[in-house]
Amino acid sequence: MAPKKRPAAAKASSAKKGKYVEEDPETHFAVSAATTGPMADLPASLPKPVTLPVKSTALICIDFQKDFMSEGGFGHALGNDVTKLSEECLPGAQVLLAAARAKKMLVIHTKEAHRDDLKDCCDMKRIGPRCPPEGKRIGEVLQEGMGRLLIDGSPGNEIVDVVKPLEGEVVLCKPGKGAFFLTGLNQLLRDRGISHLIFCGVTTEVCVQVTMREANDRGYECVLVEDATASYIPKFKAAVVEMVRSQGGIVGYTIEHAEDVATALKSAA
Ligand code: C5J
Repeated sequence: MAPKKRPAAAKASSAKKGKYVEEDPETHFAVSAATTGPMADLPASLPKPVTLPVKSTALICIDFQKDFMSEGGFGHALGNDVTKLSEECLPGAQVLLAAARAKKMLVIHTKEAHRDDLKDCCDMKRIGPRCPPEGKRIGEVLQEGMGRLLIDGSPGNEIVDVVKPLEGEVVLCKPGKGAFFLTGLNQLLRDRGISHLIFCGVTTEVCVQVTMREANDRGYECVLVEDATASYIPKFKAAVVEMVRSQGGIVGYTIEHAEDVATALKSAA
């Protein structure tokens, strides 16, 4: 079948002429960092030490869902061994959550979650040639008790108990890998005066990395906490950690231990 033609209107005429498409790019950028209030120094971060202004720093917990961490979920449907993720990253994530909550910082939890009518799930993601076979696709049930794969409201789509959101914390459903796509996250962060983001979650090279890169383009300073993130494929996690902090920290900072972040937040003055 011949590929469908894109409607002519989809081509931005200004882009065709090589002009800037966005009139006010700065309306998308992170707000300036807080210059007052407690400051948390992370001497162990790479490629260099970073200071987190606590008032304008948020913790973002990416997709700690049964769909990625438990058997019978979407990660399992994709053919991954899901049994090792939890022990690798949940203890670190718990440490970060406790420290952020103690400092009354903004905590954001994301869930990769589609509407039950699947209107926010494109065909490419659900039934395209690289998708799992029938019975293992988004919206289908792989295992009793988990409900429909990657659908908001299904038991398997919930965040795992040990890092579950507290009342009042932001829980953001995202239909994409990046948390900025179709979610309003950028506006939320701007409204809440956030300039710095501490990252934990799964999987390192997919939703965590994509979201960090989206945040970096928007001007947020990002810190990835190594023992609070995990991948099904260890060499991919190692590569992301290297990539993030390479070239002078092209995507942001990394730090090995959640405990070091917690200590810095606790002693921030
Ligand atoms: C994936 C994610 N792996 N949370 N999602 O598709 O990383």
